[in-house]
Amino acid sequence: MKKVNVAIVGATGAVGTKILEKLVERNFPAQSIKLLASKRSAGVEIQAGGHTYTVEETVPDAFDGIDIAFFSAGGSISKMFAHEAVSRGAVVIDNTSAFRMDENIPLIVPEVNGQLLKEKQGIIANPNCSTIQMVAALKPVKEQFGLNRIVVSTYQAVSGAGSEAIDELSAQSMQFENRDSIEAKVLPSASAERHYPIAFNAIPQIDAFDPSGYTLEELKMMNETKKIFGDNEMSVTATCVRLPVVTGHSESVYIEVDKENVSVEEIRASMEGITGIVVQDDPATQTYPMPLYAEGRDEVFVGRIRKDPHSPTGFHMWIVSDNLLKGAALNSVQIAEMLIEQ
Ligand code: NAP
Ligand code: 3JM
Repeated sequence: MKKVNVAIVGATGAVGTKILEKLVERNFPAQSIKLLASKRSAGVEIQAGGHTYTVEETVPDAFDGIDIAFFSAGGSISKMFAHEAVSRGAVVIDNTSAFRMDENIPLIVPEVNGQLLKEKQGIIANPNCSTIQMVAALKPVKEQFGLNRIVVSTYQAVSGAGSEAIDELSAQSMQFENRDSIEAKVLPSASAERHYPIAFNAIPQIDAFDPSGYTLEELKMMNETKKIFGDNEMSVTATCVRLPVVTGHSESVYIEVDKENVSVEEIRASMEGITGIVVQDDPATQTYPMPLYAEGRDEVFVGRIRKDPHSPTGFHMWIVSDNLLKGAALNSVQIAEMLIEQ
């Protein structure tokens, strides 16, 4: 297999660290791996797979000779450097929301719409973490029974907001324990005017508010899901909530399928045995997915599948996955693997 030169922009962050781990774990055919971050981290050493890598500052010249560049340093950095990397010959796999809704840029979850990658060059967008796990789980349901409506509420982990948010939850937990005053500076989002404690709390705001009353995270889920499923008519609506969980996003998902008289057993069977999905669904043994047990795992876990007694086509389910893995780093590396195969 052809070996490629790789760069990771945002390599010191929560997502970038996992991208490097996944490249090593999956024996990705890398000729070289360059770790890039801000000037602040230049010179920092990171160990992985028996190698010591030295972080470099993200500057245009850093992309010379790079075949695949993973970006996870925020939308503004992607906007600043992604086209630059492409002009120097790299394919960019972008983890931010910067280009996801651009109609010329494919938004990819390999097992759902990987066919769109064919001969694709330039920028490829990796969807939002909450979108990825939901569409991955619902793909087989859509394929077998049709899907026209999704109403989702999320229960999202702090690691989705970066390493500063993980540190904030940990610091606030200690402050609470010590009966000190709780300091909130990061969540719901660093740029927000007001900050609220996340420890022992639930914050119904992820990212900024849109004039419609939805948050940007909710709009990402709604728009990205339609784009990935290639169905603009699908009705998708979301409520996104941050919880004091370190890693693993959970989602309560209500769906309406096209076909009538589908049973819970048929919905369950459509997902069972699909690579990347694990059905954990047995009330008799209290078996259902939970974020604590999804952390570090590559799969999307599905349980609590049950019928809406008031709708002939409605079902509820509970979908959980590691937001830094399938939700970000793993999906990006799978996109890169698919590109190389092609
Ligand atoms: P994080 O832990 O806060 O890490 C941010 C990374 O960006 C760090 O490596 C940081 O480097 C780097 N960075 C900051 N300013 C930079 C600059 N001026 N030039 C170059 N690098 C810079 O955040 P994270 O959770 O890893 O998330 C990073 C981004 O990935 C997010 O902003 C988001 O757009 C995207 N993301 C996507 C998903 C998804 O759903 N697919 C999930 C989470 C995040 P320093 O160490 O030098 O500051
Ligand atoms: C997840 O640009 C930024 O400040 C990053 C905001 C952000 C995003 C985003 O919009 O790219 C933080 C966490 C995401 C995401 O995956 O959508």
